[in-house]
Amino acid sequence: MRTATNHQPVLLSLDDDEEIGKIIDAVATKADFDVTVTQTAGDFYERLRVLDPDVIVLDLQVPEVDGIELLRRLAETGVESWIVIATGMDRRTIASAKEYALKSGLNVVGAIQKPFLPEDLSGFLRLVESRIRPLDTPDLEAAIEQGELVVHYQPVLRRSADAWDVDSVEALLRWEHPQRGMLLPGTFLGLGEDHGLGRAMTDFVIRAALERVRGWHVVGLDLGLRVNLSAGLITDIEFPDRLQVALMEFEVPGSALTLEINETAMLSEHPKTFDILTRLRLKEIGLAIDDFGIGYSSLTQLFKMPFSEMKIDKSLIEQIPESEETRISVEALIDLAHKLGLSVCAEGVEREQALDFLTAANCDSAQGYYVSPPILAKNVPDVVRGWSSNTGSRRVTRAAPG
Ligand code: G
Ligand code: MN
Repeated sequence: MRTATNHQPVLLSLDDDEEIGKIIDAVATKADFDVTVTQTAGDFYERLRVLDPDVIVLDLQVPEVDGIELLRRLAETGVESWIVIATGMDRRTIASAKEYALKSGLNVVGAIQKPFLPEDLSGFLRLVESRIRPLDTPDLEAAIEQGELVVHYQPVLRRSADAWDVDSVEALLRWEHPQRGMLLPGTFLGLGEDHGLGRAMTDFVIRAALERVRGWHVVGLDLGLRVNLSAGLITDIEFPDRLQVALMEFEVPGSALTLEINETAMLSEHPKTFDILTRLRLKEIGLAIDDFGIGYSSLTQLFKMPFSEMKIDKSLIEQIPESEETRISVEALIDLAHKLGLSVCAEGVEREQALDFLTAANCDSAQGYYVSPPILAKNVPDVVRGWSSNTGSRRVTRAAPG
């Protein structure tokens, strides 16, 4: 199987339809592939030998050759290229051709039915690209420099006596990669943290988000801010002071900020950790234990460390409408947190039913697609206003069952 190349990836396509060839050429060129398009099997085989392509986009219906014969020949030649089957046959025939190709040992990435949308092909090309050339640290450094990192904001509700209102936003980092599209932190955060870039990325998010929040405060939109921090970064003894300087610079009070700490199982019990966390709390900054309820958080940390909020993981909240066991667990977690003096935020609220349940269970904050997905900063004010002007279904008194 083909991996790590440093050259521009090479793509060879075979399709007897000239128009389709043009589309493939345009899509793949935009995705930064070096593209060669062929229309006959003879031409294709010839180019194949010379080019040794990283990707082959293959039509299985070209005049005078049988598609399966084509695949067999590629397998017999020991072709290692990633293969995307793009053909006009019906879905079941495509599926069985794909199965045949995989069984013959070809590296099939996927199959698409013609006519296809450019996005279908570019999706597969991104997949191929991530396999042949994984992102590395210099890519990330360049991205930071070139301003490809952007912060999106997801509104979070807080419950008052009679309504759920948006009272804060969670800052979520995204990488707008020019060829690979929008990348989520999971695909690149590790790169940064292993190479000391974690701190640069965290500082970037904090400063960008504080500036936004200040802007909203100035126009009367009084939103709190939540920023994610990986436990591995709580080793930097100067962090609380750097944060204080940033809060002062952007004139945002510490009480408006909550740091959501994830993978807390990694938090060391070194005195330095307690020193950092306690100093943050003294500045009235909130500390949430993020993704609580899945493998990376532990019960004892809830009371050993100075957390002020438990954030229940979305994998639990998503199941509220279907699973009685989940409802029992979530209720018990909320109860536990309250008894320990923590507030509770539920993430992953996708349906009204879940919000109703959380209202009845006395949950303090809620976040999820039901309210809003993460959005661009410029859209935040409209979404906040839209939510509060449409209070009908959000009134706690109406939403609470019984
Ligand atoms: O726990 P963490 O901070 O990683 O969670 C934030 C992530 O969860 C974001 O990437 C966001 O896109 C995603 N997310 C937010 N709301 C929902 C939701 O309602 N359902 C699902 N599945 N994901 C969500
Ligand atoms: Mn979070």
